[in-house]
Amino acid sequence: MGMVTNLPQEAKNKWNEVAQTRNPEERLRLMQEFLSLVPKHKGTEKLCAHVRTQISQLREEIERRKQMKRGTAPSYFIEKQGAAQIVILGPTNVGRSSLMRAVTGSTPDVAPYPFTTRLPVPGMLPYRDIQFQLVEAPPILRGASEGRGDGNRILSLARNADGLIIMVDLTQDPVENYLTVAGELEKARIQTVKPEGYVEIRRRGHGSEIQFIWEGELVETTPEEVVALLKEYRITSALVRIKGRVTIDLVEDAVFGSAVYRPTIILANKVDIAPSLDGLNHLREAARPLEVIAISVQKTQNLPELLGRKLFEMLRIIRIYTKEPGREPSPTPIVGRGRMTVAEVAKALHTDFYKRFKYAKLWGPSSKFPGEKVGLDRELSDGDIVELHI
Ligand SMILES: Nc1nc2c(ncn2[C@@H]2O[C@H](COP(=O)(O)OP(=O)(O)OP(=O)(O)O)[C@@H](O)[C@H]2O)c(=O)[nH]1
Ligand SMILES: [Mg+2]
Repeated sequence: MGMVTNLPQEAKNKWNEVAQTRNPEERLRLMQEFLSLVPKHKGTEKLCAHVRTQISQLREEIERRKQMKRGTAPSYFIEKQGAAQIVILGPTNVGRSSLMRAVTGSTPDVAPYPFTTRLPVPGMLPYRDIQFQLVEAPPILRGASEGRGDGNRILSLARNADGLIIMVDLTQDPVENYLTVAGELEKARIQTVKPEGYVEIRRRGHGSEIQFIWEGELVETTPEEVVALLKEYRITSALVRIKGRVTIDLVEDAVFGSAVYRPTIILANKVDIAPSLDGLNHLREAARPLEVIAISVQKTQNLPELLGRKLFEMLRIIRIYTKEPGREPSPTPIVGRGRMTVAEVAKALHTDFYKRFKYAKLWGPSSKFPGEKVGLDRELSDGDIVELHI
């Protein structure tokens, strides 16, 4: 958020009470009290929006618990399958269901009128020996992060995913489509651009010190300043994980809950009937650095291949084919994202392969020669073939 400016001490104390309260009704009351203690100006806008999001989530959680007891809550939860779960977000009628039909085996209803899809719909997109699980979310409205139109459940679905597709309609102000979705994601603290730094504050009930876990560095601040800031929020005992490049603002953000990063691409649909390409150009500007891909679900050739390739790149997928001595490699790879070592492959196969590991033999792009002997910490590339010996 990059936000909080000089909150009064009362407000900081109140947030400490919030953080230490588990009971949802009590927590709700304290959050409302906290809001009333925050002076309203530009510098506190985002904080207030974020707390209002948390309030609406809590309200819903309380409501849902009641429904669960009565057994009347329909489930939004979709169990993950395949290499990654990608949630398709967008305003109504942009063509999300049409896309599901075009690239997965699932057949949600498509209709010219809005609000056809009411519950999440999953489907699998096969691509080069793996499968992506796509999930069509119900349409998202402005105000979703404050609970409008099932917004909290849609945003939880997005938070739980491995990546996102934001779909917009080139015939209906695509920039405004995009900004609506992006704004709601931001308020729900789901980031679509990889942040430079990340902070996690895990409060502890005992002991009396701040312990840092260093996976990065502080920028224009010192550990002493961080400790002093946390003290203002009555946080005297916590584990503080510092990843990447972290400013004091980012630390203050994290007091109010950790943000998540979900890699995202934008599909600009209905290019076949777009009145001009102006909308597309403006969208590219507004969404930078996110990639915008112009498509027509009805006319674009090889859409499954195109989308598969874009998701594959976005998630930095690594496929590792394992084999047994004297046999052909398994046709279904083990899938990693970003980075993968022999150790991770061994663990994924069976803990025994990891515990009793002796060595591995390696073929493929990252081997120096076919059948190279390697250890657990060897880093692998997409398409490698690994034979584990125990
Ligand atoms: N011309 C054209 N029409 C499209 C395209 N994609 C979708 N449509 C039409 O747009 C309308 C809405 O499509 P859906 O796939 O139902 O859209 P949705 O985003 O799932 O809509 P809701 O679930 O109702 O929010 C339908 O009439 C589709 O036929 C496209 O690429 N070109
Ligand atoms: Mg739909």
